[in-house]
Amino acid sequence: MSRLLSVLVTLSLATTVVLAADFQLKSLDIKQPFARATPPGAKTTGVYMTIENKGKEADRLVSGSSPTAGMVQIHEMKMDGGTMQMREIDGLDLKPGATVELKPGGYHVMLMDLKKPLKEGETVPLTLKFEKAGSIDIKAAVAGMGASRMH
Ligand SMILES: [Cu+2]
Repeated sequence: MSRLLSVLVTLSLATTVVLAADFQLKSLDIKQPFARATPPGAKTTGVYMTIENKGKEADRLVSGSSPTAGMVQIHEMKMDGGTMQMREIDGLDLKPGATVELKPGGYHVMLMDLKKPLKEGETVPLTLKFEKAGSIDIKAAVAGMGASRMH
């Protein structure tokens, strides 16, 4: 005798999976941008990504803006006298053929004066402006609070 097994197929819609996307602006590849989720009341968070300049000319990330943040700055983190210091830089050089990683503990785009908390699974709109390539609107996936990478 064969038994008929009843297979219940459940399509789970309860789990929202946001995959960080890749973006391209001319010869710049902007890969896997993600932001860290914020605890209630927090007004700042970092956005991280990898930028590859596939072109033959140097370019430079000069500024950012977001409707979700009152101010966006480009930051660098460095050890200074035994403590990690974060400071604003006026741009991030993208040499031809080079890949620059914005990551926790290093360069990042800082969203400041956040208008609402960022929750894991959402995306946050961000405009990046480059000296030569111009501007691009991207969406950064919001990862967990302590996330050091998207996947
Ligand atoms: Cu910062």
